[in-house]
Amino acid sequence: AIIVLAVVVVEPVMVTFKATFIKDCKRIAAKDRRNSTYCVDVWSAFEKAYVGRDPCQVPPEAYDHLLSVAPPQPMRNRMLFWSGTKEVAHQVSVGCYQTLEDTMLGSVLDGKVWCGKKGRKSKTFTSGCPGWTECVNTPVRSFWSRASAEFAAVACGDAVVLLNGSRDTPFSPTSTFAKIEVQKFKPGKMKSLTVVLVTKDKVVANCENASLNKLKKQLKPGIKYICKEVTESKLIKCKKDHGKSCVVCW
Ligand code: ZNA
Repeated sequence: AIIVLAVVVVEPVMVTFKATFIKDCKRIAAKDRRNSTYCVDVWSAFEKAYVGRDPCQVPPEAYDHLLSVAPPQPMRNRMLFWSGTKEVAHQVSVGCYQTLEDTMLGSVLDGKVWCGKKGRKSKTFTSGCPGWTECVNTPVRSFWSRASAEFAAVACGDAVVLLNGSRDTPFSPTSTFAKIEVQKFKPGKMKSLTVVLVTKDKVVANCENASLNKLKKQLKPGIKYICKEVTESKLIKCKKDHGKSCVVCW
């Protein structure tokens, strides 16, 4: 009875995750004119990072090979980072800016949960995986760390980051943006970083915020720092009025 249950419960979940991954990959790969085995190769590089491993012991480096098979394709002057502003960032990016979630791997994996289990070769699980804070080196968290590092390292031209001005500390030292992305920005590739401080109903922080001063100081010489304050409603209205055209709304 246990074996029957395992086949019935585990198999469909695994097939669905893999099939969805490859289908979503193919939709994007078609636009990039990739060869026919590309998405199957990407899947194989992806699962090698975590299958058969303890789901609390998958470090970011486990995804090195995946990122070399499917590196992010940077769009000059169109790169958008975010921290504490996921929803508005993706409302604003549509048709113009490129977030990590607009890259092939980012879009395929955004919102997903996956892991392996120790000793279970070639199985992907989508339930019973450790939560974000249960351990540091989860397959999901490590993927986003590694992918963020790569995305930031290739960022070029004038880049933008949407930070949350309704928080005391818009540039949070514990965020992926602070811990990984800012460290990886390359002067010579990246010309400037514009902080767009987005506030909801409550304006808590402005461009003079102490955490933003720290951000400015952490940027390597050669990367210009700019800061703009804008309300979320103004940003969303501007986006609605101009659609997919790349009008600057800050
Ligand atoms: N798409 C993602 O799930 C994701 C993307 C997760 C982590 C990082 N990223 C990159 S880094 C993204 O493209 C941005 O450029 C950067 C944002 O990361 P951040 O600075 O750490 O910002 P954040 O808003 O604090 O967290 C980002 C996302 O991580 C959240 O939207 C959640 O999906 C996830 N997350 C963070 N902390 C927790 C969490 N999920 C569950 N529990 C948490 N404690």
